[in-house]
Amino acid sequence: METIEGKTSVSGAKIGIVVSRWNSSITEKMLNGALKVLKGNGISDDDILVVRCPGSFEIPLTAQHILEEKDVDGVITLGVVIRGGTPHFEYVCDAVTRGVLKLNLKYQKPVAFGVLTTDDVKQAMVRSGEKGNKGGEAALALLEMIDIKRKLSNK
Ligand code: DLZ
Repeated sequence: METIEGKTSVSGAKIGIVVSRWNSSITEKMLNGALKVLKGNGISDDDILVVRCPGSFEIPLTAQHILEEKDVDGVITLGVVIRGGTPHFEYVCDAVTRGVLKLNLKYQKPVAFGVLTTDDVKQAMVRSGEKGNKGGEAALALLEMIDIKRKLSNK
């Protein structure tokens, strides 16, 4: 039996990060969480591209531009959609979730989903803090997926 598992120490990986400016006080904390994980796993500053976009709805297209135009192994998407402040919460959540899923399959590269969908700001603050930072968790998932792809294609 052969078993393949991804590790998060991926040498020389190039990473794109899309950060939504909507709820930026929270998305910037998620960005810090993601950068901490990437650097802690040996990814150098030179191999990280950060692109900010207006809101979560714009995340899939921004990630697609990165995948089309830049030599990256994967993309981390970071956004926050808060139910209380968003009348069309379901529409934005649905659009960004489906959009990110499609990119994973279209480009056959991992696009990690770090978009918080919360009931209120308090929940979002908790999920972007030092402990349990969802940006950091998305970064870990991305590195693992890059390693799985490398192992499956023997690179
Ligand atoms: C318009 C809007 C609203 C009401 N709420 C949010 C939100 O909670 N989180 C978020 O990331 N973006 C929000 N947006 C902005 C949309 O994502 C998008 O940027 C605009 O509709 C312009 O296309």
